[in-house]
Amino acid sequence: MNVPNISMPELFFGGATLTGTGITKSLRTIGDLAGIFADETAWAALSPDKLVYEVYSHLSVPEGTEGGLFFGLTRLFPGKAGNEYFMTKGHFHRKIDRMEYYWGLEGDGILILMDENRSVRAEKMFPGSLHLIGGGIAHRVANTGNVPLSFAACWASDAGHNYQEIADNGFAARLMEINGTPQLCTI
Ligand code: PAN
Ligand code: ZN
Repeated sequence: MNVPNISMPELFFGGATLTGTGITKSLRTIGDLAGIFADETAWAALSPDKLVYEVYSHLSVPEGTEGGLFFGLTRLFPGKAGNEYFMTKGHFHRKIDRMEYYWGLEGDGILILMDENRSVRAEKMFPGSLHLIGGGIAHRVANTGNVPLSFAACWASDAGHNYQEIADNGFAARLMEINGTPQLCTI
């Protein structure tokens, strides 16, 4: 019996791109990242229009809906403000117990994870790396390479984002280039 119900997918996830129906794109420039980098003079010397990262998202249900999933692809460009690698703002989820998967697609970087007691650890990201971010864990990614770092993410549609905690208190450690290698520093 021939059931004529096979369609093309609405979304296309090829390597490090996400295209298709209902994709939204947001940009974060140097100007959007005030207060994020340790060396404010080095940050201020960069063009405020310089693109640091872009996020392509597929928000399949209204934000806050219980039971749904969101999918995102972040492309984080290489660069530094002083000795600190370009990185995402980082956040806890507003519903703090909500978990998330990240996985590396292209480039090299480091995922910085901080629990609610401000204890920090980090995991290397590279094409094929898979990271389960547990509940109650703030997460931020730094690009330690010379090419864009792209990673995909999948998280609960009721997770939300709490940027304020990180804006107010930062992470307890920063990823700095010291003698040519990335190191977590508590400055
Ligand atoms: C990701 C992040 C994305 C950008 O989709 O939102 O990588 O990082 P910031 O949101 O910290 O600027 C995610 O973790 N969603 O929950
Ligand atoms: Zn998240």
